[in-house]
Amino acid sequence: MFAHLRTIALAAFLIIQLAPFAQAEVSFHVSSQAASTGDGTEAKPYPTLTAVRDRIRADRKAGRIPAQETVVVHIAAGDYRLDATFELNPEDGGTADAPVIYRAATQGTVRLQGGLTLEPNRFAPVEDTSVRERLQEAARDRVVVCDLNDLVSKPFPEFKTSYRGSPAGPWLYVDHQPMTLARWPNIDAESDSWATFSKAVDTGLPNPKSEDPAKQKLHPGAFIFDNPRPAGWNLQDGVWLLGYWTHDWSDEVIRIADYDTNSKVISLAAPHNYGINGGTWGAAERRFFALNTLDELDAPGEWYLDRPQKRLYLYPEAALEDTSIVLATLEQPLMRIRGAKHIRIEGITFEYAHSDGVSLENTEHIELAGCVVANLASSGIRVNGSNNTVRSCDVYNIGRGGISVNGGDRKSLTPAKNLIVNNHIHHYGNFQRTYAPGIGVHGCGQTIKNNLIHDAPHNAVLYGGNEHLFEANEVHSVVLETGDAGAFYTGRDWTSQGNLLKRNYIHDLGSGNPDHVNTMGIYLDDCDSGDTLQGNIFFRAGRAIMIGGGRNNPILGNLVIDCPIGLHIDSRGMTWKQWNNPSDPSWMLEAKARAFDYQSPPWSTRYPQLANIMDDSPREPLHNPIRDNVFVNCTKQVTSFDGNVKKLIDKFEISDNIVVNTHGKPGMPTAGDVKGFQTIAGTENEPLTCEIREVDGRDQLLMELNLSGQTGTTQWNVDTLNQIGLYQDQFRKELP
Ligand SMILES: [Ca+2]
Ligand SMILES: [Ca+2]
Repeated sequence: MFAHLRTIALAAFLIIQLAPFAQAEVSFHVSSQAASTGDGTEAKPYPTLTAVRDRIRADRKAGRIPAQETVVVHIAAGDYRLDATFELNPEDGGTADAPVIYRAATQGTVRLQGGLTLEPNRFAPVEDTSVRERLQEAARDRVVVCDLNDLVSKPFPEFKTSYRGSPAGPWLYVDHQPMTLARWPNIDAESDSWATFSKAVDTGLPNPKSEDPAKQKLHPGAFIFDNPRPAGWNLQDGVWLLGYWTHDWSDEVIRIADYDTNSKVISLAAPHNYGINGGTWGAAERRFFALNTLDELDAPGEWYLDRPQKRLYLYPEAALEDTSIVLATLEQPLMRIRGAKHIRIEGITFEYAHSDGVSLENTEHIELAGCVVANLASSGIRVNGSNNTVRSCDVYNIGRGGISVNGGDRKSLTPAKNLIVNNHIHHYGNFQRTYAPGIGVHGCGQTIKNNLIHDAPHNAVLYGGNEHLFEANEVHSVVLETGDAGAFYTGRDWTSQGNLLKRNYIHDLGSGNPDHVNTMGIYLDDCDSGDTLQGNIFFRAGRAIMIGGGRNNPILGNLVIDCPIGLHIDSRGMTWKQWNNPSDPSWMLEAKARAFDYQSPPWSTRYPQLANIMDDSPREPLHNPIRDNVFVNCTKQVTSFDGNVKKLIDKFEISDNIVVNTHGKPGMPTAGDVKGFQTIAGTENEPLTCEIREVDGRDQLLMELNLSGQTGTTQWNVDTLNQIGLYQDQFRKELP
């Protein structure tokens, strides 16, 4: 009746005698080249994952798969085109002893794809004169067009007037790389890939004195742009601008409503929450680039979709023959597991959705291992549940965040025990440039270890919640185009307590300006409290550690090398009127704590200083012990403490910190008269050794400081950095 293979995966009769439960497994086979008449055997595989999932469901219902047997689905190499999410539900799960495993026959050769493959020969030169006239002259004979009318029956969605996050789909990928929607300035423009302006004629912020009722509330702004370029844009078809309109941590795409060639005023079609050049920290100029217009399709790698006509235009980077061209049309996640337990997904590549890659919702003991999750418009992997693991996966070319993890119960402080380990996450935040982190962490009790995160406009790790462990992660080349932002970031919450950031290696942040102090290594913003920073290494990481007014943040044994500023602590809780002010609900620090019943167990016993906070000068940045840290060659300031912090210094526990001036350079900053710091210096001829240097392609920490009695320096050695970041395992056989 049924033809599944049964294998006894044990080597010897003796072992079978000893094992109370034989580790039997049931196997099924899937191949994208198979006929629809398959039966799941190796000889006659099923053509789709859905077919094999339904077969397993049916066999289980009929009692044909014994409950104690592991089920393994062997997936042959090939492209598996999905028209809808591949869904696994509670009945598709297994048990701890008998999981269900979906396994690529060979890691990396099984591709679940949501896109429409376009054959290169569908692309032809542009002959339509009205289109040719809109193209820049040099591009006219380079751009090719593909008519999608016989491939796509439904209308394409229109771009919204304004949006944050993913634009309206679809998106184009050539040879597994996302193409650039036609834009100006070009992404590789020699001068700058951003256009700038400094003069808003109307910020769009509410003006209570205005006679126009529309202007009394938030409304679309307008600004003067001293460049004739917009005169060439077809505003009827639409031109959108992605801008950091006021803050360098808030991007939004807004359509142009109108352009006046005489006054050079660009009027926007929708308001921006913070206004247009509404006033920000430190910068007079604001940035934007124009996108989604045929008029600016003039560089290799750019594309444009004429949505009403269903014609796709591409300026190829190279000859198209033999390239993979995919239009990602699927507006659903590629895979969703809901409410299931004990499933393993091994070695599968998920790509091309105008949505998320993989979504785990309310799951337990699900493991994704050795998977590639790439080329997606929204998030890579979302995890919500407990005891789930994302191991040794590669996540890249992502429109929003890489991996997000949630679960556990904060009120009872029950940990979720989700584990995010040994993942390589890079080139994310492509569409949503801010608050779309490499790893976003919420809930209670997540573990984030040995990940490598790089190349993104904003945060590497964005977190809130309780009892998380961030250990041995390597982060570099993030916060590339934003400011007032951190590689690790959390903010404005007393209740996010019990988090430990330990032995992370944070280096080479920002856009290459070594003096950049508006970029932080670890940023505990707006009175955020309750986190321990221990043994982290910061190298060329801007303002390495920033405590923005918060409490109970021990700073222990960190090593800061070649950063402009070592440690910043300010007293904003004492001076900002928003602090605990009901007129600003995003603050309301005490109310947030009350929601967790913070003066009763388990909170009051786990976080006793929080329980007592309202009787303990709550506005002061207290209980931040600073011990055993080493600051090497800070160029601007070792400690950046404001006046109130200095006045409160006797209340602070500061001890055994060392400032190192390796070459005895004159004029290098020291900690001045701040207690608990000792300065040591070498000389030009006999420098002290404390540096990070690349040896055989790997960063190595070279440190020879003779510091008897100073505990801070004993925990690092030449092997330290080798233990941080990615490691080899059965799924990650080579390191990048
Ligand atoms: Ca362009
Ligand atoms: Ca916190």
